[in-house]
This record gives sequence, structure tokens and C-alpha cells, in this order.
Amino acid sequence: MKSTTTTSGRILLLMLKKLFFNAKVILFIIPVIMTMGIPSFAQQPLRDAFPFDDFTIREEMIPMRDGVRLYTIILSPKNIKQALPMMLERTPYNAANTIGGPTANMDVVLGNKYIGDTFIYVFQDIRGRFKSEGENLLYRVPRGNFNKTNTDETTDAWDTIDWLVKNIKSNGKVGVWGTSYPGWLTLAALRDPHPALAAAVPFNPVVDVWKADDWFHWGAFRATYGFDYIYEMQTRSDEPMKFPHNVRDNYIWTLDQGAAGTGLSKYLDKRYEMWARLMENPAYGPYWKDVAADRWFDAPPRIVPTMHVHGLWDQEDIYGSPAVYATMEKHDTSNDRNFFVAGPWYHGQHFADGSKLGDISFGENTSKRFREDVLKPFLNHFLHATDEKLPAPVTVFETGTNRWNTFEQWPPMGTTSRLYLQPEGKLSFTPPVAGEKTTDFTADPAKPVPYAPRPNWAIDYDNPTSIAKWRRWLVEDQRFVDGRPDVATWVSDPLTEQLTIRGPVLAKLLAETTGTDADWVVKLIDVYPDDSQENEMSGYQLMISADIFRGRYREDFEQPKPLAADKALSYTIPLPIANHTFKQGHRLMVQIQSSWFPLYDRNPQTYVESIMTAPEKAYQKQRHRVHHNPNYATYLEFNVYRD
Ligand code: PG9
Repeated sequence: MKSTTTTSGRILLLMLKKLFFNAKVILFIIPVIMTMGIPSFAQQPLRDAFPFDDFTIREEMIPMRDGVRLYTIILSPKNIKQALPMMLERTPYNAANTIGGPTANMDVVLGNKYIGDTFIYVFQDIRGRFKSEGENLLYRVPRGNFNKTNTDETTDAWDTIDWLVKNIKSNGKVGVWGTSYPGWLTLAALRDPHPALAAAVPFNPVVDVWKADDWFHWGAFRATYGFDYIYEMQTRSDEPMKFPHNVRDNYIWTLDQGAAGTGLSKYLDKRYEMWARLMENPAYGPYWKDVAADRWFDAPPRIVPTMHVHGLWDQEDIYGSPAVYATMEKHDTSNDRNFFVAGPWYHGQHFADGSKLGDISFGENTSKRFREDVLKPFLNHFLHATDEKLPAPVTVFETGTNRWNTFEQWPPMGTTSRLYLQPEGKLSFTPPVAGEKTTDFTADPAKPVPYAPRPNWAIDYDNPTSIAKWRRWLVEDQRFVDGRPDVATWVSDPLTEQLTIRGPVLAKLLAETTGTDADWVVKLIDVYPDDSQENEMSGYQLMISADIFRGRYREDFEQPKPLAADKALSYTIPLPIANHTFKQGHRLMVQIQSSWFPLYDRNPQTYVESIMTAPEKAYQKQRHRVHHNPNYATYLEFNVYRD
């Protein structure tokens, strides 16, 4: 049927339709904008709000005392009427990334960081990173000799908390938390705690980067790790950039570069100020002490309730948590403020699936158990002031038997035992009496011992294979190096009854070298029985506690000295804490070698002023000798428990 409507009538109708459509759009947009809050700065909002969202997002530029403004995202549950506490994470890794895809549910948006709808979640880019203003300085040193400004991460945390309690409707209590670098930032907030700061959870914090966290382990430089990380962080401040590795096996690539300072520095210009600091400070000294977070709490103004969370196989920051717990513990006179947790985890696994690590299974999702039964009650107790029962002061997972232990303190009281190296590659708890007095091996810097089975991938969080390998390197079956001529091995008889060790492990090494410098890697290993049915781990050599020590720092971490060649010298090497049961039928093993490459740079084995710039000719093959006789014993010391 032909239309009878006139042209002007059609135009009128069209105009009315358009008006009606626009009015609908406006009516829809107004409440959406209202739920979002209007961003107080001119940029694209992080995400469009949806009417079905169970939370609101607010974005703010929070001013610090020097006028620099920090980009902050505030997620508040929408339908909760009570006043809520705020959980603050400050990060160099892009606050916006913490918000998962476009979903309406806060638990999905936050993933495993979601601990319920009774918290407001706050994420902030630290200064100089992503959408925050200020200079892009990595691992910013606190105010003092090396930072003459009036701001640092402590003042930025203080100013942020102050702004939050004054501008966000809340119950006036703030918790700070974060993993690794954000764990260090959490500790910075505790150094001068804002009155509203009521609880803190530093997970795997970076604490002392020279002793045994990210940059060095007892003087041995984590060259390629540091290089890749700094390249990614400091090429641009608003976007992570990967170094374009064109050789898959970092073992080969790094060997080709020569000394770290000479070889790797050529790829880095002035932007990479952290690299320059590493090159200038290979020894321990005032700069490293200023950033070492365990030194911040000798006389803290107040002990904020803090839960220190540690991963027993943390491949990045294995020193930090127990160290800072120990410093704060001295001030927790009623033992109800300072808490310690250790799980069987890689770096950050507390927020991932905690059922397995490499080939090792734990019998349950240990991370979920921790989050639900330990973390949440702790935060509820201190931030909601509920009667919810507090977790024990110490909650640690016992590897080997797969069970949780609780204690009043860490480490619990135990009996100190010494595990002695013996002639003929034996190990036992009594000192050696006779037999072969030494074990020799030759170490060639041209053929260093790999730290993990090759290929050794560059650490690239966008490459799942490389990250899976990186996360599990501390639990790799050490048979991949056992039998190498530059790896010396001692092993006990099978245990007739199980043996539990808890707490720090100390290696007392008596060794000599034909050179004038050397690195020593000492590994305590649990050897599974050959017929083991457990997880098909027959004969597996599982590292329980291991570390590297650079010989030149034997007497003084601040003043390196050449080693006297061909002379037995003693070394005290702190190894990471353990909470492990060697089961009946298992054997204990100790391996000693002198490189862990390419994670750690090579020691040339000839003394030079700085290994960062060692000339090629300094890299010499040397014969190392480990002593094990009644007068010169080498042993590992740890606390043993029978419970
Ligand atoms: N472990 C990382 C880090 C590297 C270097 C310095 C500071 C931290 C991290 O995961 O944040």
C-alpha cells in the first residue's frame, strides 16, 4: 500500500524520532555518569560503568605534598550500606592493569585479590609510572643522603592515606598490601605510619637487594635478570618494553656479552638510572643500606599489625619476608601485632593456584587456604575491628609432608644440628674422623654451570613458557647437573626415620682455590628414593635451601678483598629458611659448585677491582678444593625437630 504521509510530515516525524532517541541516550548516560563519579582530570575513563555493576569506579589524581599528583583508582562495592575499610596497593606496574575485563562483578574484576565485598579497593601508580606525575625512578631511595627531596615512598603513602580518609566515605581504616616491589612499598608506608593505617600485608617484599633479594645474592650479581627488568621498566614510563632478545638461550647470549658492565651496559643509555646504580655499587654500602627495608624498623614509631608473607621457593625475593619479620618481632612484646606466613610458593603464588609448583604437589590449593583461613581473618580483625579469631602468630607450610604448622614465633625453638661433609662423598651428623681430607673440582668460567635446564629463557612475563620455567627453577630436579665434573656432591644414607628442619640454614664452608676470587653455590637437597611412587618422583633431587656467595666478601660485605690462593679459608654462607621434612627412606644431599649462570654473572676467578668490568683475560679456569677433615670441617647447620 502506498504511503499517504506528506514530505514535511515525514521530516517532522524523523526529527521527533531523533529527539526521542537522544533523550533516551541522555537518560541512560546520566545515571551511568553518576555511578562512575566524574574523573577529576581530563583523560579517557578507565572503563565504562554498566548499570548492573556491583561496584563503582572512581579515578583521582591525588596531590602529594610537593604538588605531584598520583593516579589512583578506587573501587567501592555498590550495595553495601556499612562504612568500609580501604585496601591500598601502590604499584610501579600499572594500576589500571589490576582491573580485569569489562565485567559487572567486583570478584571477577579483582580475581584472587578479592577478599570480599566489605572492603574498598584502591590502586595507585607510584610517581613517575604510567598515569602518575613525577620522575620515573626505580626503587626510589628514601629521603637522606641519596635523596635530597622532601618526598619518598613513605611520604607518598602517608599523603595518599590522608587524602583517602578525608575524601572517600569509609570507616576511617586503611590496610596496605602488595607483592614484591609493591611489598617494599607496603613496608615504606609502615616506616612512618599514618594514624589511619591499621593493617599491612607485605607479600614477598623486596627487602635487601644486595644480601639476597632481586639484584644480588651475597655479592653475586643477578645480571641478566636485572638487565631485562630494568630495560622493561625504564625504557618508557608509560609502557613496558621488552629487550629484543634474538637468541633464545640466554645462556649463550649472556656468555657472548662478557662482563655485565662492559657487555650489557652498551644497550642502556642515561634513562636506565637503576642500572647505573648497580654498576656503581657492586659491594654492600650506604646506598644499599638506605633502601634495605629491614633496617627501617630498628626503632619504629608504632607497630602496625603486619602479616609478612613468604614463599619457600621464591625465585626473586627469598630473603625479605623472614628478615623484616625478625626485625619487627623484637618490638611486638605482646606477640599480637607481627605475623609470619610461609607457603610452598614461587614469587607471588599466594595469589595464584597453590596446588603445585613444578613437579611438586601440595595436596590442596595452599594459596586459597591461606587467603581464606589466614589472610582474611587477619584483615577482618584489624580493619573491621570484628571479634574474628586472629590466626596464630606464625603459620607455615611444611614441605615434604604437606601440612600446615602453627607456632608462637619463627623459627620455633629446636635443637641445632650439624650436617658434615665426609670423605668419599658421604654426609652425616657426626664430624669426619679420617679418610680423604678434601674434594677437588675445576671450574671454568668459559663453561659455567647452568642454574636451570637449558634453554635458559629471558624472563618475559608475556611468554608463558619462559615464566613457567623461571617460576619453577628452584624446584628443578638437580640431576640435570649431578655428575658434572664442576659440581661436587655428598649424600647421606637413607634416613631410618624422618627428619624435620625449620628456620635458617647456615653453610660453614672451608675451601680454597688456585685463583684469587671465587663464587660458592651451596645446595641442600632432598633425594627421593629410587623406587618412590610419590608423584612419579623416583630419585628426584629437590632443592630445599640453596644460595650463592661471592668469595671476595668473605670478611667484609663492604670491603672486598682478594682470596689468598691455595689457602683453606672459611666462609659463612646464609641459606634461605626451610620448613621441610625429609621422609624416611629419603637421603640428604649437598652439592657445591661455583656458578649459577646466566642468572648470576660469572666470577672471573682472578681478583679485579670490579667484576662489572672484568677484562676477558681475568676469566681463568681454577681448581677449587673443599675441606672435610677433623680440623677443617665443612658443615651445614640448622634446627632439627622431632614432632
Ligand atoms: N621482584 C621484582 C623486583 C625486581 C627488581 C626490583 C624490585 C622488584 C618484582 O616482582 O617486583
